[in-house]
Amino acid sequence: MIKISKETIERIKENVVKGRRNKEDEDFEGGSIGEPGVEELVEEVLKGGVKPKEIIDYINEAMEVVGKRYETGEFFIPDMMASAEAVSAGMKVLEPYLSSTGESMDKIVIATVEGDLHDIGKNIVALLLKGAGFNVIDLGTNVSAEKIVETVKEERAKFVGLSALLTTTMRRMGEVVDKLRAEGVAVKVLAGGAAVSAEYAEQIGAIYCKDAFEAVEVAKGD
Ligand code: B12
Repeated sequence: MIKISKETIERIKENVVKGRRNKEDEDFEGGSIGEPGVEELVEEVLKGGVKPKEIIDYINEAMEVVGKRYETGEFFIPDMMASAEAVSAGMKVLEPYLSSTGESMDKIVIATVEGDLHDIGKNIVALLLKGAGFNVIDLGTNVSAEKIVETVKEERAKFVGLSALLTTTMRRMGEVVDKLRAEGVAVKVLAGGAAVSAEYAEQIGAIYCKDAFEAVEVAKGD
């Protein structure tokens, strides 16, 4: 096994912030073409035996930095987009390391609620749940309450996972839960995303999960 230094893992974070998917990408200052990007670094650390969880934690930290820079006006939308693309590229490398070997377990429908286009967190949750053997039906982003409820009914899902990153779209989760209850659908609702708090989840009758690992624990523990 190759020895992986802390610096190599730190470089994943740095490259996510810079939005460098791979060695062909440039960064803000220039001169980085040919240097490993997120894809190559994730590959390297995985081969070196670093656990996917640790890599995902670094990616989360990197996106926190991106969010702060956007808040302070240092970053703009294209910068957030570039970082998001770099994360997606890294997650593709990570996917085979998370894939399931066991038989398919319960069904879970997952979606980012209407009005919200953020999908990195949701995709990580979907990936880890698949890896844990769940049958995940991913409806994507900007999904209406109607579509979510219909799919849960059609698929007879045991769980539904809702993601919201904006304070303005968080309340859509409440609408989904109300609609499910109004139609008598007995499904457990997992809620997550940066905008969501444990209090809000409790208030609408959902189970709050702070991250993808907790989502797997909750679903498995059921
Ligand atoms: C990347 C990003 C974007 C990208 C998204 C690309 C994509 N494909 O996702 C783009 C550029 C499109 C974008 C757009 C916008 N964004 Co934005 N974005 C971000 C940023 C920087 C990172 C989000 C992210 O990917 N985090 C990393 C992932 C891994 O974390 P996560 O999503 O929280 O997921 C983890 C947990 O929450 C949990 N989880 C997540 N979902 C689920 C679901 C379930 C079922 C469960 C159980 C758990 C769970 O598990 C995940 C993994 O562990 C955040 C900053 C931040 N701190 O969140 C801002 C942020 C969310 N964006 C923000 C804003 C304002 C916007 C825009 C309105 C900007 C604009 N003026 O247009 C638009 C809105 C577009 C829309 N309609 O959705 C604000 C939101 C403020 C607020 N409180 O409402 C933030 C917080 C930035 C900021 N600090 O101001 N954004």
